[in-house]
Amino acid sequence: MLTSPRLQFIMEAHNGLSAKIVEETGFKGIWASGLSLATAMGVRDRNEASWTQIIDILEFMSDVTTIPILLDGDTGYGDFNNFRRLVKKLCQRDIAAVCIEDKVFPKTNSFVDGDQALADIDEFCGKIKAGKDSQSNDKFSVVARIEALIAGWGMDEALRRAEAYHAAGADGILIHSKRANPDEILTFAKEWANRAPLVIVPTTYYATPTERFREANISVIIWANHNLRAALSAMRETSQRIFEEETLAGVEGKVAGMKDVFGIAGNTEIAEAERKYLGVQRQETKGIVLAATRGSALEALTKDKPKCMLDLRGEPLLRRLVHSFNTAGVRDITVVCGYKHEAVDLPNIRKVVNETYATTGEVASLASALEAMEGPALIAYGDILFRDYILDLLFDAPGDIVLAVDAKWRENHPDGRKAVPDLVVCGQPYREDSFLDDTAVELQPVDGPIDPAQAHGEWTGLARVTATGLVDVRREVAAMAEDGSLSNAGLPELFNRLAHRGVRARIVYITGHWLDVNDAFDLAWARNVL
Ligand code: SPV
Ligand code: MG
Repeated sequence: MLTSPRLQFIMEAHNGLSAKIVEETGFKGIWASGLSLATAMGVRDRNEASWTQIIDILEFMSDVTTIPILLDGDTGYGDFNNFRRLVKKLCQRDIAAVCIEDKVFPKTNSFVDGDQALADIDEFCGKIKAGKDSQSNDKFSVVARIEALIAGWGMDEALRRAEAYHAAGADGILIHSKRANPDEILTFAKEWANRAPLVIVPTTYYATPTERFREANISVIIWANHNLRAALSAMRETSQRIFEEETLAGVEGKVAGMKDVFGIAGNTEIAEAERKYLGVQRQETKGIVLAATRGSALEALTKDKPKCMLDLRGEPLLRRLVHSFNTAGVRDITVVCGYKHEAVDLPNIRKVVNETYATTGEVASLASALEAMEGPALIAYGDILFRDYILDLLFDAPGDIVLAVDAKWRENHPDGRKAVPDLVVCGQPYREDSFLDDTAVELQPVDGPIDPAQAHGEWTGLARVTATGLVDVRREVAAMAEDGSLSNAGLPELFNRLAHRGVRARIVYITGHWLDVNDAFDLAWARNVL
């Protein structure tokens, strides 16, 4: 921008927020004003804030923007040695340039009456050289600011200094004036005749048409403090009004909306990043728990409540299940109730009632949950318990429909006592070393009941579906409603029909670490396990 043949403009910012605003407005560069930085910190523009405190703010400004930042580095915060260290730190933080003024540390703002003592020319030239020798980035620029006109030393002194600073290696000359007209700036520019890029700060001679600066071959104009001043007026006005009116009603609509606040802080990006880095959209995954049945084999224990509400060492089974879902990141959980649904009184669940629970099966219950649901979803029977890592396996596995299948199912059924398990036939049997192999194992379609000798495992009642998977499920459920098979069907039948249509569920093999509760033996076992 310094060497561009066209007049350039840079706009003041004093923190991450104002820097972002400058960039989003379309400015191609930022002036990190010493006056604004100090004022925003509530202190004077008099080197009251330490240089490292300034650098900390600059780091935020640099992190949240992509356009170059020119730091108002005051006098360099000390001698040549302090300035070397400043330049090193600025390069590390990706700051494009620094401007130093030929005054004495601690300096005071050029518009404040008081001591505007000028630095010795040779000493200042040494400082410029030291800075240039310390930059680790070839494109880093040092702008030398001349305060001779401010301090009342006159034009000749200003030009003499400009020449010396240019010779010392300055990449640009900032000539400052506190006059209400541009005369001395324009005279300087004429005399200077473009020996090096000229930078100006028309704060007091603001009424001058910009065209005159263009004609005078100025390189960069700094709009030096107007975001700070705008913020000051706006904050005062808002505070005053709320204070007087004792309500927010008068200011709402006049101040930026919360959406705007979240927007400029970049919340949209974080939502995308969460999707990308926090695993498979766990936050968006909804839970569906099928818990409509009584569990009649439990007899008197389920007289007043469904089996999902049976106590397992101080907590209902369903509460443990919901907790596992929550731990996996799934918070929006729909529980399909039926039998004694009023007894299902857990917080943080959405209840749906399958009124026909007594005469229908799992697919009918699932259908009542699907009505107002978009995927992705995690589906579970309401009478199971499992180790939390099994949900992680389901989330980590690719595929639009993923089923957790217990390969060691025979160990769950040692005496043939339990009800017929949900057996499945898969593309490949479980192997002890299958974790070394990422071959996709898929559910195979079958005709009729599965012979235990051919089964590869028992479906646990846990499934994950993506949004696409849910569309397939919904379509199949609709087809089952159409052909009359819906009311008595279990979920394995639904998955089998999908497999027949070519929508083959992905299988995640597990080996135990889960249980279901069908009768009093299961219940005793579950309580022992816990
Ligand atoms: C600043 O913005 O801090 C400046 C410009 O140095 S001025 O306040 O005009 O001196
Ligand atoms: Mg300043």
